[in-house]
Formats: sequence, structure tokens, C-alpha cells
Amino acid sequence: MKSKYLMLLMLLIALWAAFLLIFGIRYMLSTSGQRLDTKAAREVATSVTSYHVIKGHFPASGPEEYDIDLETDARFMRMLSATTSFSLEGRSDIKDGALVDQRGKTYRVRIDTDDDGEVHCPITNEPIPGKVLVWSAGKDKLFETWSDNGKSW
Ligand SMILES: [Ca+2]
Ligand SMILES: [Ca+2]
Repeated sequence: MKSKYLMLLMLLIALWAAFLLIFGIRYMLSTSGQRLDTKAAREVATSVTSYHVIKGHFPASGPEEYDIDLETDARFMRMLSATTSFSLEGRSDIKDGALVDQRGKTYRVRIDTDDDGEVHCPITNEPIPGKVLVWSAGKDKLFETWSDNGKSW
């Protein structure tokens, strides 16, 4: 009788340990995905800033009244890699020429096309000094939900 209880207890402990292990691995995978998104977002932001320094303009022109949002699609990445040190070769996050996040979605790039030296934060709408903000949609593939997004600032 006693050993039956002991077996049951050990089974429960094993189940609990398995649950913790699976939960922990899933958590680690999701945060490492976000870290990789953040790294790539910062690389793009740095490259767009150097593009602007080299060319004197951005990879796209926009209205002079406000800043615009672009995507890291193939056209954008071609222009970026042709001018800056951002290389498309050998990267696992380049798909059909576009830079994509861990879930295969392009990044969003907000650039200072009105040239006032600041870009409005997409989360708070507060002005942030600088020329470029880059962010991913995250695990849920939604740009509007922020806890899982990688971002350059
Ligand atoms: Ca601006
Ligand atoms: Ca999200």
C-alpha cells in the first residue's frame, strides 16, 4: 500500500518536472526569438542611419509634413545593402530578398522624412530623438501588441 502512494507521488513529481521543463524551454525559445528580432532591428536602424549619412536622403522619400513607415521588403533591403555594409549574403533571416523576423514577417521601419530630427514612438507617440525606429511584430505576428516585439530603441 505504502509503495503505491510512493509510486503515485513520484509520478506526480515527474509530471511536474516535465511540465516545468517544457514551459521553461518554450519561454527560453520565445525570449531568444525576441532577442534575435531586437538585434536585427538595431542592425537595420544603424544601416538606415548610415544610408542617410552617405546619400543625404533616405531609401524612400515621403511627405515633408510627417514621418513614414516602410517594410524591410526586397526592394528596401536591396537599396540598403547596395549602399551600406548591411550584407544579405549568408543570412538565415533573408527570405526572397526581404529581411524577416523569427516568424517570417518583415520588420517595420519608421524614418524621419519630415527631417525634424525626431521620430514618434509607435507605442506612446512621444517624440524620440533620432532618424530611424525599427520593430518586429513578434511571436503573435501583430505589430500592435508590444510585449513580444523586438525593437531598435
Ligand atoms: Ca520626424
Ligand atoms: Ca506583437
